[in-house]
Amino acid sequence: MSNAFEVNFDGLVGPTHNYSGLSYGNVASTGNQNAASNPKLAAKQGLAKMKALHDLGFKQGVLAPHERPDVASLRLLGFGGTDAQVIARAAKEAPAILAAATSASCMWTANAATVSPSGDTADGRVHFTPANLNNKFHRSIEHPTTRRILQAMFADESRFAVHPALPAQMHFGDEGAANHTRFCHEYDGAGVEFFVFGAAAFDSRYPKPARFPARQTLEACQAVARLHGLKEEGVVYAQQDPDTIDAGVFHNDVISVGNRNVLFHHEKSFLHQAEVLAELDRKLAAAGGNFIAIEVPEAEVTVEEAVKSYLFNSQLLSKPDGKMIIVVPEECRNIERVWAYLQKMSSAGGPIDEVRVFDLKQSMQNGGGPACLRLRVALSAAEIAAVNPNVMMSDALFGTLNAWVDRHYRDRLSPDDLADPQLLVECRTALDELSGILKLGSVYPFQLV
Ligand code: SUG
Repeated sequence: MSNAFEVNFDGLVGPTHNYSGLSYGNVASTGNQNAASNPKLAAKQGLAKMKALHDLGFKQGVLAPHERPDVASLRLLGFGGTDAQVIARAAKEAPAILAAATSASCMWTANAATVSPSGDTADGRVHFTPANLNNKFHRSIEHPTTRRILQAMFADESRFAVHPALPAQMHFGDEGAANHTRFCHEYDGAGVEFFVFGAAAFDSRYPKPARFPARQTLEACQAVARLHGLKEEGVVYAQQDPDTIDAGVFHNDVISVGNRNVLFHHEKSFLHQAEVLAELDRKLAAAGGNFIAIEVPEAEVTVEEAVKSYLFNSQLLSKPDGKMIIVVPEECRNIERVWAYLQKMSSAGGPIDEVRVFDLKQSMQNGGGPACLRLRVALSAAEIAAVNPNVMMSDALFGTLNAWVDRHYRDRLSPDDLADPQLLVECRTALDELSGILKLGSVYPFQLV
């Protein structure tokens, strides 16, 4: 066994978590528009997952939330005056834009960046490209802060490279690790990086979904692979089946999940699926790994059931005995056929032999399951030692963050509350304290008055 790990950095849910129906194509988001949210409970559900995985012996870190509402974005759109006046004008003239600027969507850190471990890159550093999240306004404003936070966590430039996001344009629409999986034998050895796109921007031969947007382009995947210095024999590109995007699979991590040498996926995940699996098998074998594909047939779990349950928005975590735990949301237990499938799979003698269930309902109602909430970074022991230690989960940090949530978060936010200028003051006060706890330096541009 090598001395390397996959570290999961979960997004700490921010104080403005709410349901604004901002993500056309994400059926949970649009379906729960205008429901009241509970930011305090959302943050605590997320922290409980982090702590439980930490207690099981997995390496777990935290990614900090962003300042919201994003007054700077509102000013760029012509709302002027004091911060309170900016919010009041936006609330009156363009409440939907205020809602977008107030979203806590950076909590879904699978969309924060694409990460290539040092075993795959030409210069032997761990590379990060923050995702431009160009398809939705509320998400497109995340990447500058995400980059500063990543730089504050992975500051050692001899080991880590944090690139700027790709050009913010639909041709290079990039959703980060939600559409990227890395297969390997050992986390610090050479691997195969699997990029999944929804459409090609410059090549009309590729099909497109008819109803919902394809958020990720082939050209964005290729640009990230170039920036990270990946070798052709260590990369596989696949197109997501456009019909599944139209059925609500807005990211690949809603229809497949991988870890080490295992891909757990639905029968209808990719176009030309047999060829894609064969290429993964061949390339992983060349990198010293034995590829195992667990394919769930439509006859056992439909795409619709996968979208409702988030079966594939799960985490696969390697245990010391080589077997894997699958971390699923409570919703999987509520759909009989999905739960039956999980029971069957985990007792069949395959690589996944344990199921753990978490209540993440606050996030799930916006279409964010266990896998959305985490950014995976495979690191050697020496690289882990170079990470800002204050962001790593511990019993003490768990206690500190829970108390911090108790001090600063509301337990109810309705659509009308987003017009309250006090929300910005509360968010800034909380983040000012948090950046001290996590020792993030000056990642937030605001000044407390
Ligand atoms: O981008 N939802 C997020 C969910 C992201 C899930 N991430 C992954 N699958 N990795 C999105 O659609 C909804 C916000 C609202 O409607 O208020 C939202 O942004």
